[in-house]
Amino acid sequence: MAHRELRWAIVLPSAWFRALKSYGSLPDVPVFAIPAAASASRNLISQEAKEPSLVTARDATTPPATDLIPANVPTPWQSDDPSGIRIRDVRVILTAPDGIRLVVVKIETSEPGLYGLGCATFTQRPLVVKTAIEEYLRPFLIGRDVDDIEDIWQTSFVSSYWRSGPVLHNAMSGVDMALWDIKGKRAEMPVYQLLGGKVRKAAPCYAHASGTSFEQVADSARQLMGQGFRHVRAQVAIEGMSTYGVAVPKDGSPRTAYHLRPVQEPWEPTVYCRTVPRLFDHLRTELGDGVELLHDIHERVPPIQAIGLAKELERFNLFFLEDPFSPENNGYFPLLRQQTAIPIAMGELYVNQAEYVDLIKDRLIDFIRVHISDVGGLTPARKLAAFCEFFGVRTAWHGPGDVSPVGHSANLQLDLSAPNFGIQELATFGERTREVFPGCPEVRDGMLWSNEQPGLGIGLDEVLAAKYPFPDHVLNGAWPPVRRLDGTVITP
Ligand code: GCO
Ligand code: MG
Repeated sequence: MAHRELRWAIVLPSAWFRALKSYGSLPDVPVFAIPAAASASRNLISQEAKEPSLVTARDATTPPATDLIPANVPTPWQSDDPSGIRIRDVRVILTAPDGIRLVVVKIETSEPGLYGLGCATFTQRPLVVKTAIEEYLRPFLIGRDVDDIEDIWQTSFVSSYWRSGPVLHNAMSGVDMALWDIKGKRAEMPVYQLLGGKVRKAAPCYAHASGTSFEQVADSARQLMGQGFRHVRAQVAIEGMSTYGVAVPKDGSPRTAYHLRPVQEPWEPTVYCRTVPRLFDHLRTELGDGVELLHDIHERVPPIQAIGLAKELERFNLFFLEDPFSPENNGYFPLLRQQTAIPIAMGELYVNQAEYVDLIKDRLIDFIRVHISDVGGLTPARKLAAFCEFFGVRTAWHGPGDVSPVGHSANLQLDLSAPNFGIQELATFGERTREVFPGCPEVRDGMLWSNEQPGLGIGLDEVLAAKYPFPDHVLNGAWPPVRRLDGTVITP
């Protein structure tokens, strides 16, 4: 039918047009679809008055591509549901109750008294994380429905276009964990219930033994075993060198974390590589076989030396050997695997999936050491755990002192619910930290237990937190470089 012959026709807003079409109820007369704005005031106009492109009911079988969008599906992320609980504020709390710079996010909601806490601790760059949250995520998220955890994660991830990295991921983690906390509180369940429920009652942990001599390390290990730990990580100071993982400065100077001391001693990998096998020989002789031993190389040696060390340590039956390479040297893993069956733990420095996916799918590591806030929170971490499960890789979430109790609780939720749990690293919470964060997970018999409270189960006394500002430090908490004797900077 030529449209010139027409006097009248039905003109519908395009949404009505799609709806009628999908119910098969378009009349056999000419029908026009016009944009909603243009049709707001009237839906019947004369053909002479306006000539939109003509579509008959029969033509509607070949709609323009935009008509393929389903009509009338409510979008969960739009704020049109009056019953939804909204994000009212996103706040950042900085505190250092036991000297370690912690960053925690508090999401306040439209429901009085309902809030969530998340860990955003990037202890070397905490102030940058604070800015990322306050200046970028806060305005982006106020008004969003607290239920939309996945969509909030996905939209936050791409809102910077250039994505990923420890700053942006820690900022996102603070928000993400806080939203899981809120969801758990609303459901009146601990978060592990939302992840599928418990597959174990508590999470076995490894604790840190260290010292300036083999004897001291053995004593420190014995002490931990006496407290019920069946897994012990052992690190020994190398004379005259800035060694990773030795808690007490051997010169008796005040207890500043070794890596924050402005003047670092040098570091030579060969001395270390010769010392460590002797340490484990000593420990096996002293402690016997009834304890699982672990060690962290902390990416401190050239890759080929790490392979040599791994081979030498194989005979001491370690539970795992951690971070033999820096993430930049992931390409060495196939070579390491061909040389030794020592179990390998890797990944606390990973911030992007590209860094861990290949190692898992190619079965080049045995434990994933991911620092949950550095990959963006519980949302990506639970997917990572599930991905590892399919490849026989176990979890060993990073749990050092520079994870807040809120972050440790997030670790625990996954420990309790993941079938492929391996072990949990434990940094004991200092007394002041326990006061600032009421509800810290309990440590008993070498295991971490949930307090069974809804959500992540951790509180935050903000008044007390404010009494522990970040300590003064020449680099604001950044790590001074460690160098070889010839001046070469090493990975930390
Ligand atoms: C570990 C780690 C930590 C990191 C620290 C960096 O295995 O526990 O290596 O001790 O060095 O978290 O800030
Ligand atoms: Mg480590």
